[in-house]
Amino acid sequence: MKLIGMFDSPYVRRVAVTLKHLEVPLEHANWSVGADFERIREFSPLGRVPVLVLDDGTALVDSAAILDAIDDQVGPTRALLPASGGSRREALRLISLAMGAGEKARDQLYERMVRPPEKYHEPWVMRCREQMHGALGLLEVACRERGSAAWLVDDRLTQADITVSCISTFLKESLDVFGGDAPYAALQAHVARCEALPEFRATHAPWFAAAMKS
Ligand SMILES: N[C@@H](CCC(=O)N[C@@H](CS)C(=O)NCC(=O)O)C(=O)O
Repeated sequence: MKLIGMFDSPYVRRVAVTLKHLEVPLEHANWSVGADFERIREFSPLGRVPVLVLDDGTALVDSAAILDAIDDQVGPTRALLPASGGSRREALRLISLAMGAGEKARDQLYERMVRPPEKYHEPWVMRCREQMHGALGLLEVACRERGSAAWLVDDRLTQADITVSCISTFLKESLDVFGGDAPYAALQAHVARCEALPEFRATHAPWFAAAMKS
């Protein structure tokens, strides 16, 4: 299977970390939604990444649908989203908070990067920022309550750890959310622990933070 999209996208990255963690062989098409837009649209007219092209040529879009297909392929004992009950509910709660924070960050960045400067609308950016920090605050509580040696759900790494870490790293590198007066100490510690794992290190885009600061 082929994964299309660059690892600076937390949505692409959470799929890549998942595939590497599960040791599913991965062909990576490191294509940009800017420069490679038309090439991406040959596989998905939607023109968004990630796209996962299966061996039969089917192109899956949206990281949630892609992760569901991967979990289904590896089977219930290896699936990274807990199968049922409180663990599944808690994992989905944390994943949804992280994904929501990521979307609110993306809206802030697009306002700055995509819109003409005269159309930049500060009240919208501030609203998105407040919503993003609202979600991060709840993730901080979850990390604090679990303690520094624990995974976010159950006693193993799950999709909650992967998604929370990929999104948090993206927010740190693009919007400096761990700087200033919002340190999120427990969340930062959990993310650092995940980012030290080989599957995270292998998918980190080290140039991204520098590019965002320039
Ligand atoms: N909900 C989608 C979000 C994907 C997404 O927003 N991808 C961005 C890159 S971070 C993209 O492709 N942007 C280009 C565009 O939407 O035109 C997912 O989880 O896969």
